Amino acid sequence: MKAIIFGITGQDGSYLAELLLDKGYQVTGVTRRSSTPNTQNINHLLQKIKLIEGDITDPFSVNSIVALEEPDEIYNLAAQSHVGTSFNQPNYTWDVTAGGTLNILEAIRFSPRKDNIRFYQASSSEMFGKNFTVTKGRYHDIKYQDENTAFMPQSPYAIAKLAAHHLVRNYRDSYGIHGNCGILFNHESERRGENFVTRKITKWIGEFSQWLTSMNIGSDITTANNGDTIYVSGRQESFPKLRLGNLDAKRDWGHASDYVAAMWLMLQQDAPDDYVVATGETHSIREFLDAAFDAVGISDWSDFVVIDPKFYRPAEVDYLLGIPSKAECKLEWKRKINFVDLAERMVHNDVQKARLRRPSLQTISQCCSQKG
Ligand code: NDP
Ligand code: GDR
Repeated sequence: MKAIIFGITGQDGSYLAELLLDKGYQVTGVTRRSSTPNTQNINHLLQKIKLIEGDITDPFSVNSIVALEEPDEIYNLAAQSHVGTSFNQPNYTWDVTAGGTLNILEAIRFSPRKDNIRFYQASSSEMFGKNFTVTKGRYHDIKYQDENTAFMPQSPYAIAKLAAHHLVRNYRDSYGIHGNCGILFNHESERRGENFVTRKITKWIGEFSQWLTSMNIGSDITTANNGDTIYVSGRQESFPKLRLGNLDAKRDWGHASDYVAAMWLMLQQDAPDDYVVATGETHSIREFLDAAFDAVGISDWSDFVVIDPKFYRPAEVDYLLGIPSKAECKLEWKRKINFVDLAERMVHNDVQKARLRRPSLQTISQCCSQKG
């Protein structure tokens, strides 16, 4: 079997490539030209996969890759995937996230092998936006999203994803394309991009832990708080606090390695369909902070975090909790990694990375400049 992955350098692309290689696939990954290397997530796979330079916004590039590679399966994971960024770069987000999907669908539609190609589209829980379904529980109402919940997107990113989602449905109905949409809720990992909130938190904790270690201070420090900076009593050195936006939003967070398995399972079904992939649990950013700081023995993080309105979004998605019953029943999909394990894995990975980098005290504040 032969698969093309658009977006192979990203978090999900790297886990999916590993999964497909394990199953004996020939894997071709499409990468954009970049001035500096961006293959850190797939460096360990480079001997086993084929990389082709291409860009999803360029129909000629997409057509020629699909025609040359003759794939059995195509996974479209490519996107401008940062919701916050989409408010500042809406046009670009639209071109990549909606237009790019259209380019792949057109390449499949006009391929002589159209009926032999199965297609996966990375749809998103962001498409639900402000909306949820309410069921009356015995003691209180239960709010959730599933395949029947109406979409009400809240960002240029979510609107572009919804356009792509409908395009896949339309090409399925119009041309019989085996197009499948995975409506995936947030999934994170040790390979998560550094400006998504979970990784931003765990990377900061990794660098902070290394700073404490380099100064021979345990985690039971007493800090003198001075606005944006952490000072340790009686010492000269300081460390910048973690700057975050809205801590009250709730997300349904799973681990990416579990979620790529659902992508593959969708393409193994006779009939194409759309599936919610989620954990069925929701947690606030505050709860993620609790779990992440707990992993390095810090029970109260309030002195270390600053709220910076710069990270607020013009419109927020407040509440996501996905019910994956359809994926569990039809695909026999089940996630393995829970919320606390996810936070612990990410923190331990970032602590280890910071230890290996061992930055000098002077460079720590530079490497901690916080984007996102
Ligand atoms: P990442 O941001 O980590 O990866 C996105 C990938 O798309 C990167 O490989 C990037 O390449 C590539 N890409 C961006 N623009 C282009 C382009 N113009 N042409 C070709 N490739 C391009 O995202 P994730 O791995 O986290 O997510 C995978 C997909 O799933 C995305 O579409 C995302 O929107 C969607 N999604 C993600 C969820 C999550 O929680 N992670 C949940 C639901 C949906 P480069 O390395 O060059 O930037
Ligand atoms: P999200 O993920 O928008 O859900 O999209 P992100 O981690 O960016 O934000 C989650 C929540 O955290 C709040 N937040 C912050 N977010 C960022 N990035 N940086 C901060 O400093 C910060 N402080 C608070 C946000 O406001 C938000 O409420 C992710 C992406 O992977 C999408 O591609 C995917 O489609 C969805 O998940 C499902």
